[in-house]
Amino acid sequence: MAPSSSSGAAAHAPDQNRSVLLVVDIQVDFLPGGALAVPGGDEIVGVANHVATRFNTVVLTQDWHPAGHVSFASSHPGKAPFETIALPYGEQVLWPDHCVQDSTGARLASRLEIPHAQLTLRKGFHRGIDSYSAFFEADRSTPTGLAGYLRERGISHVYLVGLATDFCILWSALDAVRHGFTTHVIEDGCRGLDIDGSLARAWDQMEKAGVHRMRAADILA
Ligand code: VGL
Ligand code: ZN
Repeated sequence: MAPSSSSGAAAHAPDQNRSVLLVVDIQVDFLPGGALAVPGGDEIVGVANHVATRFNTVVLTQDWHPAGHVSFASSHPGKAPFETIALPYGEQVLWPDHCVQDSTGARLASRLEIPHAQLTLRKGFHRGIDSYSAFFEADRSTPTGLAGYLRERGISHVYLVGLATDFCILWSALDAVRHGFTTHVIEDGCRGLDIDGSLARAWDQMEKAGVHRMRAADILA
């Protein structure tokens, strides 16, 4: 291959000193057979493992709810999963019970193999507040501390892979932009739940916010 033909890929090569790979919620409950399975969720585990080899700084997130969490339909008599309710902080989609603290379903996928990951950030542990984003809980004001952690380490560029594109990836990417990070979503390293068109809306919102959409090959090339 002529050297000049690789310039497109090189444009995305992460600057090792300033970049983090955020590996979002690749957990047993979000894989096929899990309590809140994301279609094709198992297809991205290998992509995440491979992409992670190109980053010195990797942070994993883990959805980590107490039993009886406000986002569980089972906590609201008469409500079914995927219905929505109004909560003090806004509209909440109700989910099947998932990623209950210390349960098998909350474990990181067994095929996830990123030994050099430096931090596992748990989120969604306040019973009355959901937390799709790795940066802020769903009240939009309770920080997880991740922005400070990254800033103190000189990180300015955030790359995302994981589950689900239209919930935790979406909210994390928008918050990364809001914090001033240059933000890339690796589209073939993500899969969505796609509830009533939520996946197309998510990409639309991310593109409008200035999130860069890229493919794993752009990094691996
Ligand atoms: C997620 C729904 C509920 C996610 C977490 O990881 O995208 N989605 N909890
Ligand atoms: Zn959750």
